[in-house]
Amino acid sequence: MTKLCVLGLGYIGLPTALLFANNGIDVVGVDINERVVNTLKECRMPFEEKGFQELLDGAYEKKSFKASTKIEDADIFLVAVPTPFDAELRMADLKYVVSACEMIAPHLKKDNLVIVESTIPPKTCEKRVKRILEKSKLKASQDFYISHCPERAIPGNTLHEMVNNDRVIGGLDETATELTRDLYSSFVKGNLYLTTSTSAEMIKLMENTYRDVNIALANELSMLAEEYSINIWEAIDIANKHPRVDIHRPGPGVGGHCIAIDPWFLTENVNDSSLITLARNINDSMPIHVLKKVKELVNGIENPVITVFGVAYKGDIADTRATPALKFIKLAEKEGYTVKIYDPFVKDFDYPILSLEEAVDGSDCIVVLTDHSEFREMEPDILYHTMKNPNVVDSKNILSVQERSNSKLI
Ligand code: SAJ
Repeated sequence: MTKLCVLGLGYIGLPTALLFANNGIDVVGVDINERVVNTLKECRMPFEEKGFQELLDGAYEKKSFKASTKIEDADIFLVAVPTPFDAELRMADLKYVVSACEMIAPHLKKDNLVIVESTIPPKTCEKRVKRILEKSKLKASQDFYISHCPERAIPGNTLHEMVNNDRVIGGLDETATELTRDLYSSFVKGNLYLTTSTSAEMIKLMENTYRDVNIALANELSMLAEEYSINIWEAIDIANKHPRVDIHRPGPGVGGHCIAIDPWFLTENVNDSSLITLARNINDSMPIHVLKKVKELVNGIENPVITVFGVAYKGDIADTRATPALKFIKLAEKEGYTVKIYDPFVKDFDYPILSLEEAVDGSDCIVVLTDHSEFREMEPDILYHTMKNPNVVDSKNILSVQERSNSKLI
């Protein structure tokens, strides 16, 4: 049985490890975080999403998975650690990828394969990863193999997408590519597209950059629509009836650990990237724009109390990583507003999360920042009867109650 050692048991590494463990691979999942490892040893998931717990139960039943804080010898090593964004330098911080590779090097044996799933800037496998692993005295593409197989699953629907999405696989050489394809064939039902490692690195970043630039366009169009007193949501829906138009949705900015940072990984090595940089700046400035809408509505109200609906970075999940809500809340506080927060999914946040009743009671303005489905169903009377002033800024166009209030779309 092939033995796989997965380094990094986060949102991507853990479900990936468990999918392999459920599909004929003997897996050791390694994480430096003892709490994560201990939780897994108790047969519990450190975070939840549809199907995760069943996958863990299945892996334990098959006796094909164990969690550990220590790396072990294996046939294949898979790196799925985070690549944080160094905001000051505007580039990828590769410290976790580097330390994972340094951990692997002493365990590397002839014919081993090392796969990097973490999102990395172009040429990272070819230059950085190779150099660190060759400290083992083995030669890449001769004694052992390196490839990049970027994850593409969307948080909230991770398992379905991990199994069904197409994958991109890029080896430093053909053997690396083929070995990686054979491994992922164990559970991936989508197509496996084979290319080089640098191309795979670039493809992953291109996908998220495409989305970021398109969201920036939607955001800019929404600001132009205001000038012309046009309902941007209706305008986008109609424009998208054109067979070659797919305008994205405007909003309070771009959150999450991927789309808001990956474009910087693409541009870190080049001078000439004005469009991508501009798009990032537009999206980062959207909380300021939402605040401007709030200011217009609460103008003249003394000590306004505003209620934020949704601090998750997107709808129907509990994830608040890089949420634009945080910048909005800080800006609103700076403005002197009292901010109350309601989010039906999020439990841990930098600010207290209140019940719906507490959050709305005495409020001068509801500001929707996340498109949780629950907001769509909200009854106008429940929302408005305890508010002091029934103002709404709906940056996600999700409340069905706007017409009853003094409301603004984004
Ligand atoms: N957003 C908008 N308007 C839109 C679409 C999204 O404002 O039209 C905002 C969302 O509200 C959210 C942010 O963008 O704040 C990102 O959300 P998302 O759903 O677009 O993407 P992520 O970050 O959850 O996941 C993305 C996915 N990439 C693509 O769709 C190209 C996913 O497939 C990747 O695996 C993931 O990044 C990743 O890990 O890189």
